[in-house]
Amino acid sequence: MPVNPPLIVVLNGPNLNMLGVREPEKYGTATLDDVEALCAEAAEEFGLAIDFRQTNSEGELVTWVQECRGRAAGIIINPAGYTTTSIALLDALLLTELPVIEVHITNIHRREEFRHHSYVSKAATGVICGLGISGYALAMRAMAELVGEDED
Ligand code: DHK
Repeated sequence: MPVNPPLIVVLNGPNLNMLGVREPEKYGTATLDDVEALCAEAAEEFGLAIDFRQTNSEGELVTWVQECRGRAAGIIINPAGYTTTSIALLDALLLTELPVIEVHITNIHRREEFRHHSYVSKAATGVICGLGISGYALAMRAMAELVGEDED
């Protein structure tokens, strides 16, 4: 276990606080607390520290992304509804100059056409979608490789 584990900030956008009750046939029955526990478990396995957050506000999300610059080693983000609309979020991710992994619980490409285009993907090192909340743990594994904490 490294003395100072690299910090991975895990950000969740609007309506993800409603996981568990929100359209469970699409998003599953796990809650956001379950997602946080999954991320914490994966982070421990890969020698990473996490800061896990959710907001319904675009401005707050942009501010949190900006604050990652110089503070975090990488960002895992489910931008939810801001995926398809937010150039401000894209610009914030680009200015961090950090590895970014974009996660979607559902396969956005099998859903309505308006969900297919992601501004965030233009700043993403990689994208995981359609694998349910396991996508977050897979993102943590990939992030460990990206920040060089995978060897054990
Ligand atoms: C979550 C949302 O809230 C939607 O706006 C996206 C994404 C899909 C998800 O699959 O996690 O379109």
